[in-house]
Order: sequence, then structure tokens, then C-alpha cells
Amino acid sequence: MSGDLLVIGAAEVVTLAGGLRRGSAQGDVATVRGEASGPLAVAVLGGQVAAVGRGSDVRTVLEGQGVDVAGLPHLDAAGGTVTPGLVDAHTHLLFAGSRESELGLRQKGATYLEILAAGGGILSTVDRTRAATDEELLTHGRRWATEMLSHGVTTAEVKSGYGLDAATELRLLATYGRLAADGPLELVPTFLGAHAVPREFRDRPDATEAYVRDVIERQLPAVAEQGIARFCDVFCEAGVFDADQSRRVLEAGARLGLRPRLHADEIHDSGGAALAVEVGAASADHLAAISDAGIEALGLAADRGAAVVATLLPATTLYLMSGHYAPARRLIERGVPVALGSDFNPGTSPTPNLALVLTIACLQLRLTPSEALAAATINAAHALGLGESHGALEAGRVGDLVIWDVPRHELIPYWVGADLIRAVVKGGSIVRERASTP
Ligand code: IZC
Ligand code: ZN
Repeated sequence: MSGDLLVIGAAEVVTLAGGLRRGSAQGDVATVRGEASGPLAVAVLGGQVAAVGRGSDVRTVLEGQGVDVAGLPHLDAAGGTVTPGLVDAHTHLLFAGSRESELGLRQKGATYLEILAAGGGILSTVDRTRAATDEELLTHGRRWATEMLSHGVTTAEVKSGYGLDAATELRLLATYGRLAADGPLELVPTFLGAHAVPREFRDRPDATEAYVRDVIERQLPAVAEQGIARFCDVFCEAGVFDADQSRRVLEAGARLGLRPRLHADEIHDSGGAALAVEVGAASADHLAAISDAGIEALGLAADRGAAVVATLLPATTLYLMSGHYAPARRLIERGVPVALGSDFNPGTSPTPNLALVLTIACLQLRLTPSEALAAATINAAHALGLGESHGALEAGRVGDLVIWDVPRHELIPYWVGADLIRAVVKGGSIVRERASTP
């Protein structure tokens, strides 16, 4: 049956069983190592994880359920490491064009926000995206979704935000729907109408206010009516949308059934982290400029069981050359659950490679390999509202996994930028497999 698979021959299985990770448990990856017990196995039946552990134990469990083990499709991990499929908690997957010229401008000293204020940045991508056809957007989406999958990502959050008018925002979200229907990458769509103030509003004295009203009164109701987004997001940043404007958009979205998430304290502290707690956001993202009070607000929320996941995006900090990384260690010490995302977008993080982000997280955020892996699996799943069904290899969860050609998970971020992936499995189906062993 499709969705059935028996992975055998693993040296290590990183299960991430046991729910959201925070504090001293951020790096508790609940790993099973095969040294003493022999090769390990993972069984997926009907698209869901059925059993994990020593090969002989997994067979016994399956036989006890009346499963014809010999008849299952087998996949040999050949002494590699099995992890849950990676979950990318923050991407802007759909856009048109590219912005390589901004790298040169920033190398000469221009800042990201200066380029945006001068009508470039996000606005140049909006021009290109509005002019693109649905088929062009779909072709772009397929290319980069396939590339994300090849780096081990089986589920990704995907934002609109390069339309900035009702028609184009709806077109982007509808295109995500078509991409998701194609599979195999699973997509969680977010409406980001409040990404920037578009050109046609900029000449007005009340530009930002007028555009916020457009988002709340025209765009959000249309998005909600079509049921094509799960989350509502805002770029809360100095000179873009302030905390009060962000609150109004997020509350309006929540009233329409879209859960809040937030670009918070990326470049300046704008009170974004506290706002994320106030509105019950699933995730507060970036946080490179978070204040002490912001860390405390996230810590208190986690302590009272209403955690807002801190989704850190260190590839963006690297690409912006700011050198100012999010205080990941302080967040972990304060008990805030940390997730990772690629922030794939044409301006500040043109990388679809979440496995590389694990390495950057170790080098620049000082996460351990285990903490980084938890951040890109179970905690990222929580940041997307999928914390009970995705992000771990536990019986009953989705059968999404990656087989890496290394015998221990610590080697995944160690080999910088290497192609370590033997196979990617989505819902028990092999969706990428290396033709030959290295
Ligand atoms: O296109 O610049 N930060 N949004 C907020 C972005 C970066 C994407 C972009
Ligand atoms: Zn973003």
C-alpha cells in the first residue's frame, strides 16, 4: 500500500519524541543509537509512523499487528542517521525576479531599510511579482520547493506579501494551494499583506494608515473568505509597520480565524516579542534586536504554558552582513523554545537550504547540533501549529523522515554545505533518493 515503508539498517534514529523542547531540554533529541543493539528501523504504515527502534523489535511489533513484513517496501539506511523530515518555519517561497544588485549596494554601505525606503527592496520584488503570470509563479515555486525538499525539508511555512493588493495577494495564496496539491512538499500558507506599504499608497500623507486599513478591510476578509491561509503575519519594524498597526492587523486576522505570527525585532527593537505574546502568536520570528524585556515576555509566556516559539533566521543575519545575531543562548536559558527557518526570500536570504541553516545556527547562534535539530523539527512544527502531528518519529505522527549519510546526527551540521542526504520520505513515500551511495 502507498505510504507503507520499512527503513532498515540505521546506525542512529533521532526521534525527537516527547513534545516541544525548551530550556535545558532544547537539545534533548531522544535519540536511539544502534551500537549495542544492532541496526535500527523505522516502520511507516498508511503514511504514519508505526514503530521505531531495534530492527528485530520493530519486526515483532509489526508482526503482532498482522503486517506482512517481507511484503513491505524496504529502504536500507546503510549505517546512516534517520531524523524526522525538517520543517522550515519561515519562508517567502513565491516571488518573481531576484535582487542580487542589493548585495553590491550593501557592500558599499547602504542598509536594508534605506534600500526599502528608496523604493527598492521588497517593492522591487512586488513590481516583478505583480507582472508575473500564475504559470510563471508556479514554475518558480516548483523549482524552489523541489530544492528545499532536496535539503531534507518535508514541510514549510510559505508567505504571501509580494502582491500588496488584494488581487495579487489572493493569486499568491491560490498558487500555494496549487503547489501544495502537487506535493510532495507540505505547505502552511501565511497571509503577509502587511509586508510593506506599496508604491500606490506612498504619496499620500497617511500612507501607512491608509494601507493598514486596506489590509484589514479589503485583503483580510477576501483571504479569510477563500480559506487559503492559516496564519496572518506582519513585518513589524521601524519605518514599516509599528507595534500598534501590527496589533490591529493581527487582531483583525485572528477575528477571521487566521492565527497570528510576526516578523519581530529583526533590525530594531519595536516591542515585537511582547506584542507576539499579547496576541497569542504561534511564533515570533527573527528577534536579532530583541530587548531584555522582550526575552522576559517570551520566557513568562513559556512558563505559563502559552509558549510563543522564537523562530530564529540566522541565514538572514549572515546575508545582511549585520553581524548582529539573535541572542539564542539567552532565549534558551530563559526557557523560550527556539525554532529555525531559512527565511528563503530574494532580498535577505536567498537560500532554500535549511540543512545549511543548521550549520549557521551552530556557528553563529552557538546552538549545539542537537539543539539545532530540535529547532528545525519538533519546535518548528510547533511554530506552525503542527506540534502534535509533525516534527518527530513517534507512533501516529506523519511518516516524514530523512536518511543522512552520516552515522551520528552531530555530523549533519558539521559537514558544511555538503550533500549528505541519501533519501527523503514524505508520508511513507520515497520522494527523493540518491542514485548511488557515495
Ligand atoms: O524581500 O526583503 N525582511 N521581509 C522582511 C523580507 C526581509 C523579504 C524581502
Ligand atoms: Zn520573513
